[in-house]
Amino acid sequence: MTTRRIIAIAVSVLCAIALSPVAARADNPIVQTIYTADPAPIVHNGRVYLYTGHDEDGSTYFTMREWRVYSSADMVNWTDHGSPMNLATFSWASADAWAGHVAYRNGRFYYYVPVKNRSTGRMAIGVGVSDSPTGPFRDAIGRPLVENGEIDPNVFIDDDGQAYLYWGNPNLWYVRLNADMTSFSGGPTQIPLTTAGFGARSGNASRPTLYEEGPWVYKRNGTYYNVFAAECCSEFIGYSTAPGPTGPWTYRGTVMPRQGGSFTNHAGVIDFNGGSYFFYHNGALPGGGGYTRSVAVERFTYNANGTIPTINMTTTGAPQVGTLNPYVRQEAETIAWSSGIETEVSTEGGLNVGWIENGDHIKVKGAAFGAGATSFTARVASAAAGGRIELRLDGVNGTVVGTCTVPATGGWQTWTTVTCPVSGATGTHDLYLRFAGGSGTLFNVNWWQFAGSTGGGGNLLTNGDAEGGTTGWGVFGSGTLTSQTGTVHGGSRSIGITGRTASWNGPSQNVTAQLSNGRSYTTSVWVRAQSGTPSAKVTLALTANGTTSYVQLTPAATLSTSGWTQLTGTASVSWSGTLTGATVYVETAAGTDSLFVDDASMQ
Ligand code: FUB
Repeated sequence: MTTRRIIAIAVSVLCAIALSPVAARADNPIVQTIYTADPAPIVHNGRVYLYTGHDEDGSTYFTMREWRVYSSADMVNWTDHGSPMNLATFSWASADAWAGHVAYRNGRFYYYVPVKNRSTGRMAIGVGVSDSPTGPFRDAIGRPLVENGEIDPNVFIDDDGQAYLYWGNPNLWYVRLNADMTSFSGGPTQIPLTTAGFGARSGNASRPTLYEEGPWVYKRNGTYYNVFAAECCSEFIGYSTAPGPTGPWTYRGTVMPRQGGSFTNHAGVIDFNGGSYFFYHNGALPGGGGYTRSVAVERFTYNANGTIPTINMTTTGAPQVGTLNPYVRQEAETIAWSSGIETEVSTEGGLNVGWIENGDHIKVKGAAFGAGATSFTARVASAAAGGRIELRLDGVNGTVVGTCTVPATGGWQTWTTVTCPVSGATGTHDLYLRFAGGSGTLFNVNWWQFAGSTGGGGNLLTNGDAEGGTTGWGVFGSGTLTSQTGTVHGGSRSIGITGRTASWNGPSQNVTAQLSNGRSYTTSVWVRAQSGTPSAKVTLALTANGTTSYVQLTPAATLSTSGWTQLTGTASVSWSGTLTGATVYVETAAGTDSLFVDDASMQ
C-alpha cells in the first residue's frame, strides 16, 4: 500500500467521522499526491510557478532526490509539471536535493540548489538553467557555483540589475552574481549575524542569533526584507529589514510562529495579481512530519508601515483569484485537492493522473460554467477494465451533472477520448471528478474539457485543438499554415505557421457570426516559438461601419522554443453600428518567428 493510498483512506475516514460538508474541504497543503518541502515561488507571465523539494515517502531523514514544479493562475488550482531537475542533473552531486530557488533573467530560468559534492562530501551550491519555467534544467556550469558546506541558496536581482546570491546555515553569506547568473565577482562575503540584525538566541553559544537557514530576500517600497527560518528546532519564521541588499539588517520579529508538525519551516514570499502571498511547509498531510513535509500558502496584507503581520497556518489557504474555465482543456493534474490519486509522466506530453481507484477524486475549485455545460470530454487510458468519471458539484457526494464511462483501452498509456452529456452545470461551482469502478487500479486521465450550448460557454473557435488539421484556421496577413504532428500541446496535432512577413501575421479564425455585442470573452491559446523568444498575444480585429479596431484579448507573454506558453485573458468586446468582420489572431510584438498554436478557445 502506498503512502498516497494511506492518505486517501485516512482522509475519507476523517471525513466520515467529522460528517462535515466536503465542499468545505481544505485546500492547504497545496499538493496531496506527494510530500513537498522548501517552497520557492516566482511569478512569470501571469502565473505563479512553485518550485519545491520532494520528501520521499516514509523518510526518516531529509531523503530528497529531485525537485518538483507546480503552477497556478488562481492560487488554488495547481498544475503539476513533474520534476524539472534531479540529483542526476549534477554529475558531481551525490545526495541531498535540498532547498533551491529559481531566478529569471534574459529569457532563461536559473535554478540554484544545495547538493552534496561527491568528491568533497560537503554541501555546495549548483545552478541549473532552462528556457522554460517547467524545465528540464541542465547543469549550467558542470561544477559547483560556490562551495563552503552551507545550504539554502536564494537569489535577488536589484533594480540596478545587480544579482545577489544569498545562502547559509549556520552563517549567512552573499556573493554578487555576474549578469550571466552563473559566475560571480568578488568572493563570498559573510553578513554579520548580530543580535540587532537577527535577534538574540539564548542557550546556544555557537548560534547567538535567531538566524538558522533559508534566507528569502526581496525589496518592497525601497526596503529590503530577509525572511528566514529561525532558531531550530522547531523553527519559526522571522524577518529582518535593511536599507540595502547587504544590510545593515534590523531584526523585525516573527512572521509565522512555530506550528504545523514539522521541526523545519521554510519561507517564500511573492506578490501576485494585487495580493501578497506567504508560502511555507508543515507536516499536515497524513503521515506527515519533519521529514515528510507539505507546502502550503496564505494570503496576507502588509501593515501600513511595511511590517509583516503574524501569519498562521490554515487548512483553507489562499482565496481563489478569478475562476477556472472548464471550457478550455484542463490538465487532469490541475488540482485544488485530491484523494487517492498520483501523477506520472504521460506519453502524450506533460503528466497524467494515475493510480485511480474506486472512490478517489479530484477537486478543481471555482469552475465557471456560466449559462450551462452540455457535454464533458476526457482523454483516458486503461490497461484494466476502465470505470466511470462522475461529475459532481460542490462536494465529492454532491449533485451528479454527468457520468462518463471509461473503456478498457489495452494500456495505461493507450489513450482514447470519451464524451458524455452534462446537464445542470450552470454558474460557478467546485467541480469534483469522482472516480468509480471495480477493484484495483481503474484508468488514467490526461485532460478534460466541457462544452456548452451557444452563449453557454461553448468554444467560438472551430477545431481549436487542431486535431482536425488546419480546418477552420486561416492566416492574418502572410504565412503558411500546416498541420503539425511532431510538436503538440495536447492530442496529436497542432497548427504551425511559417513564412510570416510582419509581426502582426499569425494563425487566425473568423468569428464574425459568433460574437455578441457588449459581451466579455475569455480566450486561451497555447503557443510555442519555432525560433527565437518572441513576445506573443492574441488580438481581435473588429470591422464595423467601415472602421477596424483592435481588441487585445490576452496580455503578451514571452514564448520559447522548448515549451508551450498559455496566452489567456478576458476582454469585453463591443462595437458601434454593423459588424462586418471579426478575426481572432495570434501575433508577436516584433519579428517574424515561426510559431506553433494549439488548444485555442474563446468563449
Ligand atoms: O529540505 C532540506 C532542508 O530542510 C532545507 O534545505 C532547509 O531549509 C530545511 O527546510
